[in-house]
Amino acid sequence: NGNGCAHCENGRYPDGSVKLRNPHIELMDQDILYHLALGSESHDLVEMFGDVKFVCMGGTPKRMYDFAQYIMKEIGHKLPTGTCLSDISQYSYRYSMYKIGPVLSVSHGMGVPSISILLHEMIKLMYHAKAKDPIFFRIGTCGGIGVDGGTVVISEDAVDSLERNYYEVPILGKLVRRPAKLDKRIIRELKSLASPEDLYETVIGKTMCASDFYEEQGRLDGAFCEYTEQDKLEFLSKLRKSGVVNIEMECVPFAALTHHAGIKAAIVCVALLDRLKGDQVSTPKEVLNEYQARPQKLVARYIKRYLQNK
Ligand code: R2B
Ligand code: URA
Repeated sequence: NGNGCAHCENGRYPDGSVKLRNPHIELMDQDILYHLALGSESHDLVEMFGDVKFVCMGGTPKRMYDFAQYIMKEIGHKLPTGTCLSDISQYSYRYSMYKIGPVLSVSHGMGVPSISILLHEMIKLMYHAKAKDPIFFRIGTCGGIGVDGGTVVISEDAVDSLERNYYEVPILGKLVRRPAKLDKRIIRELKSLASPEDLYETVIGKTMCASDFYEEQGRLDGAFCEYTEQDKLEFLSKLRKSGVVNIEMECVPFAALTHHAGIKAAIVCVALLDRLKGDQVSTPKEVLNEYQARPQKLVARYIKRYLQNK
């Protein structure tokens, strides 16, 4: 199965729980998930998170709070009387996390290091909790290439800005490559859930991951710019020819680390603008807010269908 474990399927135990590819963790007295403000001894992680089926991540605490409220309504989940939705990771002052029945809604911050730290801790959290077959979603924003602002993009592949489809991490001073792979079946299922009544397009395409918002994404509006508009357009056109339809800042580690853990994952982003037409995000706030709800709607349809068929 490529994960070096004879007893588990796709890196998971036969019962679907996440197998950790780190022999040290089970030998430790306790595991502190520092950036989540949780620990395997200080909290009963099985009791708190054992029923989790979906881990939904997005950049900002506010968006993930909104998603938590929205999914609560969609799946008809009721909080115990007298309680309100609270941020489980409040005291980390790093990420925010909300739990709505089988759904976790977590913020990941911006960029590769931020999401990579969160993924290590979320994968360990799923392991400690003995959650069965959890699916990870990233619901985010991006810049489109040749697609209108407001278009929803489901990522079929994740590449970096050198068009390499793996996550390269220096470990003990040596570069290690981990393939960035997303679940093909979930991609198809998500696409099938786009409705002809949606007032926007939902497309499947390759996503480029940059470690910078400005120069690495070929913007002309950073603090520095040492290329011409024509150079920028050539760069974006070359990407587009190789199938890239959107640019964001987390897809490669998200795809690679979930795949390495044997966890199924998918990425749904809304394009805030078409980068062939501009660089500045100048769309009014209300319009942006409506755009940001679009990936949430698609993922909510997926979750609802899953829970109905259970
Ligand atoms: C999309 O939006 C953020 C940058 O504005 C970044 O986190 C991303 O991937
Ligand atoms: N996020 C990005 O990383 N790039 C964009 O152009 C928009 C959102």
